[in-house]
Amino acid sequence: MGNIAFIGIGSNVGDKVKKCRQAITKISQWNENTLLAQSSFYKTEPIGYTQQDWFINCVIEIETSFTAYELLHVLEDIEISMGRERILKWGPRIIDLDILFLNDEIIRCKELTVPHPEVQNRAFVLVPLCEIAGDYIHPLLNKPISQLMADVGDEQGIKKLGSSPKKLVS
Ligand code: A4P
Ligand code: MG
Repeated sequence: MGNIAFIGIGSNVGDKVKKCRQAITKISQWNENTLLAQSSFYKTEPIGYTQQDWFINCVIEIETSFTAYELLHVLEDIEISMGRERILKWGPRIIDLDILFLNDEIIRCKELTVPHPEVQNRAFVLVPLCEIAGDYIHPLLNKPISQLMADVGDEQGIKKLGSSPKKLVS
């Protein structure tokens, strides 16, 4: 045990909330992972490639004994098991699992960039992240998530679905 990871979850094909819930269940099924917190689900407008359906996004916090690369491969296996196909960069996807942060590590390799390079530009990441980790300091930008969220403003369309944030382990 020991590593704290934040994972961004997104889906814009099929029953999107169900796909996000399934991914969270699959991540939690590994003995190496403990789910610590889960944000609300948000309905969000597509960013990047805009000719596609809206997304459901959420963020979870886990404690994990996996290394960064082990976690990346576990997430990729979950994406594949759920039917994810890579057709178009930033295009439609049944499920997308991104490592947003791992402790305050900085990793820049071909296969893996942590912190995720787009975190500070995306309300669909910052708003759910702020629910569960508003005080977390971005290790490269040295600003709290709450500040990055304020900086990005409210122009990107995002809307919270029913439930409120859950702190699962205190
Ligand atoms: N990779 C590098 N760093 C990471 C990381 N921190 N976490 C590599 C996960 N993967 C990482 O990813 C391609 C490769 O990135 C992986 O093989 C891994 O080795 P991918 O998910 O297969 O490709 P992609 O998703 O098409 O590209 P990318 O750059 O990952 O896109 P994003 O950043 O995931 O953005 N709009 C809304 N509203 N909501 C969304 O969720 N998502 C995207 C995709 C675009 N627009 C969106 C949303
Ligand atoms: Mg991705």
